[in-house]
Amino acid sequence: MGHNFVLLKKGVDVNNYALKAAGARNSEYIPDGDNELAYTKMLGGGESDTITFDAPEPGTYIFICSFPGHYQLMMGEFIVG
Ligand SMILES: [Cu+2]
Repeated sequence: MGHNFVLLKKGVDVNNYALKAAGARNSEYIPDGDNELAYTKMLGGGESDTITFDAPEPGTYIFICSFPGHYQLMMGEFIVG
């Protein structure tokens, strides 16, 4: 069991993305395509990761955990003002 932080590009359908992510076991549940602004590796309890990325244009972006079945509860909004 693991968790990650995946920040989706604007316009990416989160349900469709999560479905594809669930099948991307060999790539830590990051599916093919260029749908993410940034993401961490899969992390277990007590682990950490650090990422840096340039803020996208102002707006509201969706972030999820892409581990299968998690995104419905592990989802939030990343707001760039
Ligand atoms: Cu998770």
